Amino acid sequence: MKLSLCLVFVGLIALALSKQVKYDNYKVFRITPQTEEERKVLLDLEENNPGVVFWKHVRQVGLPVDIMVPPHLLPMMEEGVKGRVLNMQEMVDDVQSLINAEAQSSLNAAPRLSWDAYYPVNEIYQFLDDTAAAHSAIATTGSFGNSFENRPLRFIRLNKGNTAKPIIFIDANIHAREWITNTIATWITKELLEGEAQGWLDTFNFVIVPVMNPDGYEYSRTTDRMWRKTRSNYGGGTCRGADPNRNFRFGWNTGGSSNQPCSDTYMGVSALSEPETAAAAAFLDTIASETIFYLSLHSYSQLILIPYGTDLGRVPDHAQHMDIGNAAATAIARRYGTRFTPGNIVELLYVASGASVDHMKGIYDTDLAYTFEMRDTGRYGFVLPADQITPSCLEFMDGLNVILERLATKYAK
Ligand code: 0X9
Ligand code: ZN
Repeated sequence: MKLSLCLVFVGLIALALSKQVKYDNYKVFRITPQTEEERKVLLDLEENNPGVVFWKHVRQVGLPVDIMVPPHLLPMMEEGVKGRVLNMQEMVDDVQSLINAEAQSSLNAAPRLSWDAYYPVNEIYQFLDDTAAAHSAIATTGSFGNSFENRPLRFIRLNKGNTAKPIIFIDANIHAREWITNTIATWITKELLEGEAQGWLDTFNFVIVPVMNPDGYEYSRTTDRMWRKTRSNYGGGTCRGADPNRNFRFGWNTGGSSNQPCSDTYMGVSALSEPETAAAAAFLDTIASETIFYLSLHSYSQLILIPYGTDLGRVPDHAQHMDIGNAAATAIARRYGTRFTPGNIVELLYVASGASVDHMKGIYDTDLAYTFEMRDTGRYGFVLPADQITPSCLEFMDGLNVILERLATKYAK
């Protein structure tokens, strides 16, 4: 009996391991198209080779595109692409070795949340509860709904003195594989309650959602490190999930999103089809009139993106966004020299409709709305080593402080 139990146990472990998507010998190439013709080669590659995964999508001529290529398609890259583009360099030699190193570092992690490892969603939620319990006069936690797989969608609200103040709203980990973003969200929470940033609680209230897409995040931890979307299956076919940042209502399905359920930028069957975005939109609706700054945390590329991501282009107060964005970038660079670039989404990246920031700016005219693309610029991409978490948080906080200074001048009573 004991032996058979043991065999079942070993079998379960083997099953769990075998379920994991492996990226052995997958490489990441950076191609910077020099001409419209080269750009077309990349667009064609994206359309006709479902096996290659674009970590960074095709943009304008002169801007880099990062492409993850499985080993069986390496000859195709060599023969079909390399000769047709001038500028192709290898960024990652073996994606799986980055994932292994990351997994190794989490084996040594402290049992409770710290900023030297990436943690499961339950541990992040535990941090919210512990923090709220330790600061019960200021902080409360709650959930604004449930995910497709029934995980709570949790937030922490910071309201000192229980008074109405302008709200700063922060969303993180809308995209599953962008792990660095939840660490920034929890760091901000800690700094506002226990660090040098405490003073901001006299001027602003904060609502922070560290994991907007908990199903996707857990799936990227347990099964496929490169997962981006939710885990729903409304499309009906074999492919799961929609891109939650293509699923918000404002400008939904107006470009830069796909109607194919297997695409990484699948818009979903309808606007707000995903329980995560529907719940977030309903929650935001209740506090949007008080929200003056909406911050959506993503990775990677070190950009400070200004709406709109649609053909509406620049927002009327683009100059204010550039001005504050530049001030934040300067502050961030001061610590370690990390360079962030501000600019309109379409100008710096691509058309992308249905994002949370566009929803806030477009429907509620939120004063300030940024998408921050965190570290790095492609050496590790989404698999940012855990020893970069604390430096990322420290430098980001420098930038956030400058943004809040600017807002305080405007909003302080
Ligand atoms: O494409 C996205 O959703 C974001 N980039 S990412 O590499 N993290 O996927 C940028 C979102 C920009 N915002 C708008 N589309 N409005
Ligand atoms: Zn993202």
